[in-house]
This record gives sequence, C-alpha cells and structure tokens, in this order.
Amino acid sequence: MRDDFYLTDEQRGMRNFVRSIARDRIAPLAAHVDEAETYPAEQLELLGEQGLMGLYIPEAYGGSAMGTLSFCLAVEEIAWACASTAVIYLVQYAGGWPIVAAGREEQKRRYLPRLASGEITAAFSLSEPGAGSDAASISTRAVRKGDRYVLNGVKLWVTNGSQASVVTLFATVDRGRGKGGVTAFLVEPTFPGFAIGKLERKMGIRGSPTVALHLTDCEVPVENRLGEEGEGFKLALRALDGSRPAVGAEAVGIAQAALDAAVAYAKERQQFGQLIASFQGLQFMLADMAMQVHGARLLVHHAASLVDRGAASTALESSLAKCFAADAAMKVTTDAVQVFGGYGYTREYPVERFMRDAKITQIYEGTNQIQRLVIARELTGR
Ligand code: COS
Repeated sequence: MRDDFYLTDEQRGMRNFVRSIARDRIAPLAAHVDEAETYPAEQLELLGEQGLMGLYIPEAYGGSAMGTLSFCLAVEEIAWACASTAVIYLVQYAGGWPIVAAGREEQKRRYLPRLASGEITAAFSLSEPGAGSDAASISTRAVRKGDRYVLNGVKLWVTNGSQASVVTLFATVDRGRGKGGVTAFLVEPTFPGFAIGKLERKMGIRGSPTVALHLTDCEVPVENRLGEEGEGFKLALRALDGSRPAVGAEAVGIAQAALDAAVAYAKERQQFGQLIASFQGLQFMLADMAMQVHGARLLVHHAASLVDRGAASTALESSLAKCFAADAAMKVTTDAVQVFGGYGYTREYPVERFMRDAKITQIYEGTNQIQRLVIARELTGR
C-alpha cells in the first residue's frame, strides 16, 4: 500500500527501523508472551536500547521529540508483532505525556530522562471500580496535610501498574467540586501506603499486566502534585486526546497482521482443486479487510498529525480515529479467523490471538460508545 509518501524521511526511516526489529525480534516471542501471560521485559528493553521510548519526550529531557505521528507509526509496527508489548509501549505516552505538558522543571528532570532511556516505565491511572466511562466521578480522595497529600481509594484497570516506577494518578481533593476537584499526582510505588492489588486474567493482551492499585493513607509529597489542584480532569482528557490515536495505531497494527496472515493463507490453501484466494467470496472479504485497515490508518495519521500541529483540540479527530480503527480491527481479525476456517479457531495459528487482542481496543482508553458520544457532541455542540 502506498501509504507513506506524506511521511518525512525521518518518519519513514524510523518506521522502517521499528518494522524490522519488531518483525525480527518481537514477533517470534508474541505467541509465548500470550500463552504464558509473561511480561515482555526483553522486548521493552530492546525498544529502550534503540532509543524508541522517548519519541514523545523533548530533546532537553533525553527524548527525540519526534511527535505523536511518529509515536503512532512505532506503535503500529510493534502491535503488528505483539499487541501486549504495544500496549505497554503506548501507555508510556498516557503516563508520561502529562509530565511533559504540566510538569514543573524539577518533575521533568526527575522522570523524563529515565522514561526516555527506558530505565523506568510509567502508567496512567484514572479508572476506579465505580468510575469508568464517567471518569469525573472518581472517589479516591487526596487530603493535604502539610507538605504531603494523603490518598485513599482503589484504582482499577491500570495497565503496567505493577511494573511502573511512576504512575500518573488522578484523585479528588473535593468530591463536592466534581470535575473541578480532580487533581493529578505522580505516585511512586515506594510511597508508604501504596499497594498493588488484583492482577486481572484477561482475554487478550495477556502479556501486559492490568492491576488494581490500593492507596491506604498513601503519602504523596506536595512536590509530586502534577499541575494545580482541580486541573486534573482536563489534563487527563488532553492526555487521552493524544493517546487515543495511539490506541487506533495499535488496532491498525493488529488488523494489518491479521490481513497479512489471511492473504498468505488464502494463497496457500487449496479446496475444490484450487487456491481459496481464487474464490470471489473470499476475494471480496480480503478487499473489505484491506479497505478497513487502510481507512483506519489514515484516520490515525490524520489525528496524530493534528496533535503534532498543536491543534487547540483534537477530541473529535482522536475519537474518530480510535473508534473507527478499533471497530475495523475487530471486524478484520474476525474475518481473518473466518478465512482460516477451523484452523483459525485453533491456537496453531495466530489469528485467534489477533481477534482476542483486537477486542480490548474497543474498550479501553474510553469505550467506543464514549468515542461516539464525544464525536456526536462535537457535531451537535452538546
Ligand atoms: N481536552 C480538554 N478539556 C476537555 C476535553 C478535552 N478533550 N473534553 C472536555 N474537556 C473539558 C470541557 O470543556 C469541560 O470544561 P468546563 O468544565 O470548563 O466547561 C470539562 O472538560 C468537562 O467536560 P465534559 O462536561 O464534557 O465532561 P463529561 O463528564 O460530561 O464527559 C467524557 C467527559 C465522557 C468524554 C470523559 O469522561 C471520558 O472521556 N470518559 C472516558 C474515560 C476514559 O477514557 N477512561 C479510560 C482511561 S484509561 S484508565
């Protein structure tokens, strides 16, 4: 597909480089990561060694400042190879970007160089048992006591939460203030009162740990508050505006892998004395899959480019991209299983994994129903 003529040479070069290391060194491990539900530490180390953890981080703090589109290009290539590795990689943006955007100089110096080198990883923690789509209703409390805040509550669905050295975590300083009470904190697992809770057993992206976090009189120094009190909700939504295209890119990577596998299989498998690729019913399926993948990729690149151009808000385009790409990935991976027939339903071939991995992209970083709500609001002004 001629889909890279509009990239800069630097972006194309980076994309090709990530493609080669992802296919050579990450893809061969993906089935094991899924089967054994094992953390892809080696793969993340490789990405760090190759200078790929800091694409969104300014050069002054050790990153390469290549921007959101470059980040999405990398995510797609990694997701093609291993969706578990890709999701851990992409939450680095959600966890780390708020520090870039709202961190004080001292906070940037403390965390960003180590995130950029891959020495440490980050997580993003907004959701709670009672606050998923309705993110503003979080109830984890933060009470200021002198030079620290004391946090109490339970956070849920924290990707990489058991591995991260810094968690960008949202709590409320005053529930009565609703969204206006939500405040961001940079929480380290060594802080007193911080504990990792239940590890979820998931359908897909099984190598990426998803945990609960328990905050029991957790002491967070005031200097670890990110931004001012009450600025957290908008910061979280702005972070999601940037990371939703990356979730779209993850979906595109999974879908492209499924399409590639389906095409290769259709050109190998014979029935009724001919290759199944010669049947029009199957050709039309493959054509539809290719349209979905290509359309999704363009929406992702468009949204990410707007983020890079400093658009005042990309809520509409980010939601369009995330929602379309996730739905496309679900459809394309389901069709890929169909192309493989009975074999596709077995663990002998990777397409069943692609289908399980694709499902989460319709759910996290805002369900696709929330994306449609954001899109509709942008259209109608409500
Ligand atoms: N960037 C910055 N600010 C934004 C914004 C954005 N993308 N979208 C909305 N805002 C602002 C609004 O302008 C409003 O500001 P004022 O109070 O000054 O007017 C404020 O944020 C509240 O916005 P809104 O009233 O739209 O909030 P709602 O609670 O009605 O809805 C949704 C917000 C549902 C869109 C939000 O809660 C959401 O995205 N939920 C899904 C959460 C999610 O993605 N969770 C997964 C995270 S991974 S753990």
